Amino acid sequence: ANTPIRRALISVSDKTGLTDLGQALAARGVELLSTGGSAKALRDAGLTVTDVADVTGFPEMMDGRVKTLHPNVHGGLLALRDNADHLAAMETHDIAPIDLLVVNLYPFEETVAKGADYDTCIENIDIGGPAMIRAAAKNHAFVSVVVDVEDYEKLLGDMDQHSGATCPKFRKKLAQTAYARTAAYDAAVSTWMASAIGVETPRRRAFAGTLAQTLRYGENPHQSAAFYLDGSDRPGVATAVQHQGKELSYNNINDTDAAFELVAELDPNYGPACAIIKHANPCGVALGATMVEAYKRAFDCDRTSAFGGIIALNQPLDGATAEEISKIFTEVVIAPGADADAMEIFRKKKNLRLLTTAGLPDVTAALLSYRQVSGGLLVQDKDNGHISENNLKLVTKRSPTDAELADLLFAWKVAKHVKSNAIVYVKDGATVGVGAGQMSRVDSSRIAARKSQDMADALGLAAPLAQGSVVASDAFFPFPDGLLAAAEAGATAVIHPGGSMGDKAVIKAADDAGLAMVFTGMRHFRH
Ligand code: 93A
Repeated sequence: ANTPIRRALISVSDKTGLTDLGQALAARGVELLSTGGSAKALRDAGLTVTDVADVTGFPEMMDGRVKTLHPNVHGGLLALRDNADHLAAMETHDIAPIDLLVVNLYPFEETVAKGADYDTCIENIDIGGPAMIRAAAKNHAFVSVVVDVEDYEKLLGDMDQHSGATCPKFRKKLAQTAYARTAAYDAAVSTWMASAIGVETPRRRAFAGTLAQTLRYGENPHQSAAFYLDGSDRPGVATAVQHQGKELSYNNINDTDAAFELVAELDPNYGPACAIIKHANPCGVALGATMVEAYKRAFDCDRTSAFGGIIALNQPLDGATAEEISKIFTEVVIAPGADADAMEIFRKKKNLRLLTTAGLPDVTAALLSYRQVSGGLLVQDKDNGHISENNLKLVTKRSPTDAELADLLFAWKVAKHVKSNAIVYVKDGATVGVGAGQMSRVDSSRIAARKSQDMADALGLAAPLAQGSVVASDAFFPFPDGLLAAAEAGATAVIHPGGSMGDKAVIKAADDAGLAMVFTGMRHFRH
């Protein structure tokens, strides 16, 4: 099966590297067959090309919908070269073998990403390309199939090592890549269709990804892991540019995502904001008049936990902030840009990874989130719920002051990004105590208060940081106990969804304690 490649069919939408490849193949004595645009580009480069129309005996027709769908093409790709019947069929029907297929598909994903209308997206569904790719990949015993521009060099290298042929192992790898490509392509089509036609729960769903990085290990060193991209251009850890430092680990990627998604909730038009994340939970989030102030205030929420943390900013990193961050060990900093001063300062911190993005992710975008369970995947809308002042329902005798109200809304945004049960104390636009991931809401409340006391002790302050704070709870307080724990810690105003059987008792307890309390009517569980 290792005979030199004699005939290649090239049909590519992305013409990158096309003429170089054509020239390299021609130089190796390969006859080139090609479709309209690809053939023209090859000819313009001075190459001799056979039109597929001459192979099929049909012109490309119906706006190109039918150009390669023909037995002369598919027979040439699928025929088993060691099967007498197949060879006889080729002879009878005058079908010539095709040994190499180079195809990249109509840019469907890019067309959708550009926001094209329905009909344009439909027109960009490639039919002939995937049909040929699947045929060639099936016949990898004899045929090489290349679907990625990145593989052109590898193909030529392999041919040169095998006197113009490719080795079976390489062809198998190419075939595997080819099937992953057509699977991803159809996954993109079906995912787009589900949303375009408004089917929320399609009976079948397809997923796909492209390998970005083989990770050194997973959550723990005995777990292998890899990072796959889904092709979205959402600003974030997957699309960021890394300027320095070693490769991100599995946990780094997870935490960096959590950090950036959180800080993106804080509109940069209202000023700088910083979030510090540990184990996917925030240990400090703050606003500031300057970025360095936002960072310092976030750091002061829980200096102990912030060590070795992941920092996300909602505005570009500047020199003053970089200088301040450099004082302790930090794993990753992610921001929508970094100025030259900041880059210079970080260069001395060899182990610090600096990631910059083109902007902040749109936190209101309609996206899906997935979680694997044994035997399946749980799929849901990403939690893009957000509330504004108008959505709040005042339930206590006392209304929050303007300052309390601003802090309540800030605390609510942070609580959305804290693992349940989540309790978040906030004062003057900075978290002063975070309780995360407890099985009981009262425990989260107590832990948040304890942390605020610990930090006050560390800073040598008389009162706990939570004195005069507001508190957010990601789900309702079912009983007064959690609320009273918060009041005891020094909270003066409360935000939570409400809607519990115990609302009446909780509201009475709030009134008795002189608290202002608002209901959001929306829950932010996060597990
Ligand atoms: O419309 S198609 O699905 N019908 C076909 O028969 C067909 N054959 C190849 N599109 C088809 N192709 C695609 O055309 C290839 O997958 C490639 O993306 C593109 C190359 O066209 P051109 O060489 O004219 O630029």
